[in-house]
Amino acid sequence: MSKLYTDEKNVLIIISLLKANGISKVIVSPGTTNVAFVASVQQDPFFKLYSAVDERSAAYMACGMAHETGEPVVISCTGATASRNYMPGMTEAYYRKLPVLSITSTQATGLVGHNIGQIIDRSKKPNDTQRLSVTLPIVKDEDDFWDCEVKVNQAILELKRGGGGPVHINLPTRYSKNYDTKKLPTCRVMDRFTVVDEFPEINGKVGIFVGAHRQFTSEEIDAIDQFCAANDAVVFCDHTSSFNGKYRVGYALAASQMKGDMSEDKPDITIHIGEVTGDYASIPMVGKEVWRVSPDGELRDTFKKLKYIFEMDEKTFFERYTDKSKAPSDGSLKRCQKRLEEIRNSVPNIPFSNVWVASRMAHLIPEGSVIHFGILNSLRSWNFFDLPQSVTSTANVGGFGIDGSLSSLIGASLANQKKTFFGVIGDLSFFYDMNALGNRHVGNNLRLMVVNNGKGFEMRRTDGLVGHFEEQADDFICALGHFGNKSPTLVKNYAQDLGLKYISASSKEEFDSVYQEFVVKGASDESMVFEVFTNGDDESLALDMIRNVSRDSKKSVKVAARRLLSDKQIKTIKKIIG
Ligand SMILES: Cc1ncc(C[n+]2csc(CCOP(=O)(O)OP(=O)(O)O)c2C)c(N)n1
Repeated sequence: MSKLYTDEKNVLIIISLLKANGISKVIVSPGTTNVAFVASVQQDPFFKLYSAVDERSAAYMACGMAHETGEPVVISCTGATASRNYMPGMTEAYYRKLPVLSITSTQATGLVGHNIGQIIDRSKKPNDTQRLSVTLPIVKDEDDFWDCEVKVNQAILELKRGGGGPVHINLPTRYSKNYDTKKLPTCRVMDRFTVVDEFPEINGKVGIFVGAHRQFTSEEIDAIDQFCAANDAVVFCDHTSSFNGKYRVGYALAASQMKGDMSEDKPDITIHIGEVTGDYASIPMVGKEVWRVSPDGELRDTFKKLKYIFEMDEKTFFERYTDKSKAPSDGSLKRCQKRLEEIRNSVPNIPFSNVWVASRMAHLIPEGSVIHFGILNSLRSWNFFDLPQSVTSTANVGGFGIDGSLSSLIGASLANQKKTFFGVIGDLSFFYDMNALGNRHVGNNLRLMVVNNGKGFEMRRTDGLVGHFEEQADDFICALGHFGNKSPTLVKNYAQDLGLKYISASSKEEFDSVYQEFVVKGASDESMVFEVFTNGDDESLALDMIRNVSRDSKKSVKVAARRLLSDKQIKTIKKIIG
């Protein structure tokens, strides 16, 4: 029976993407670990194969062929010392920017170091033999497929990036003997554009998603607003996005609704700028395909939908896609704003919690000040509500540590003594980093809110990954009861001994009687700590209630409550909503 393609998926992905990119020339050296690849390409008439026993010679032949044709050339070899012999030719290719793609096959890389025949360690290669080296997984599930697909795209695109050069793929095999695959998988083909390239057309509804971003310049904001006006787009933002242009939409409240259908607001194409996002809720608002814009030009497939990467600054990109002759349009903006307003107007009376505090205070943060949020609950709670336009905000979502929120806030406050710097962090974040408050440089422009629920609520929330443990999560997963177990005096004494003003609240009434002092505009004589004592059950309930706002909020909350809450919590919810 004639042999078709192998059933080894990593090989099928390579072949599918080589074909999609028009790469057909392959120089093959003999061996066993590369059989799945070689046997598959030799039966596909798209490929033009050449044989070379000596791998050193194969790599140099590829140099000659690539130079002559200007096209990428693939070389394939097996284990033992075969791949070592690619080094001289790959070095030649590196210094002459020749697009040679070496695919070195191997048994599973976990076998390295166990004295198993022909297994060598290729994890490190001389820098000047490749622009990029990737090791593909053996594809066993969807996650491996995605990983493999992205890595092969990276490798192929790197062949021509920055003037081009050689690239290495390490390809593990499981020695499958099945060659019955008739059809190659359809793989996502990614492409990279630089300023000199012709850009693809935008076909469909477009929107922008901003991850954590440095502060925008006014020219950048203007370019984005004009792009939105010309393309009827909105900018999905959170409090780490730093974008405060006209088309900003803080969408977390709508996106978090467990029952809402937000598909009308969802674009087909999402332009992705910025870095890691802390707004997990809005991720489902990313459209069918993602075009990322970043000067680093890297394939960052945050949403697993990446199609294009534009290696350039954002202003250049948005200006290129702004047809100024088009009548400005803000239909999408108005629709999103209306939806948010409807939800906001239906928010029920939620219990005393971080979310409640945010609902009371977000709009009161004084104009022109700065606010930082702790990971993760504080950021999420405050993302439900808009800040005044001139307030800038951020959080440590680069690494998502609870270890430095206070230090980062203090660092920022030192950089500009004339502004007021607010912080909202949980008790674990505070106690972790509390020594920073004693730093002798701390001035009088700091207003720190510590929401003390006595534990790491993040791991206890009922809609989270570990909430199902309920009370069993408290002791070790949520670290309940440390640091004085919500002591009414510990933070107070520490703050006061450092010469800071201290206020606190344990209920809505107490909060209402003291909070004005915290948000008073302008300089104070001293920095301030505002400790807000909440409890975990109320935090949970507040979050569940805010995620179940709808026209028929009573019904939604009851349905969600049945699914998510304990009997005790359901009793409390009934008391609140009647
Ligand atoms: C250095 C570090 N350790 C552990 C974590 C995991 N983690 C994420 S959120 C969280 C709980 C934070 O508790 P807290 O600051 O009290 O805020 P809350 O969730 O209670 O509002 C933890 C431990 C982390 N992000 N960083």
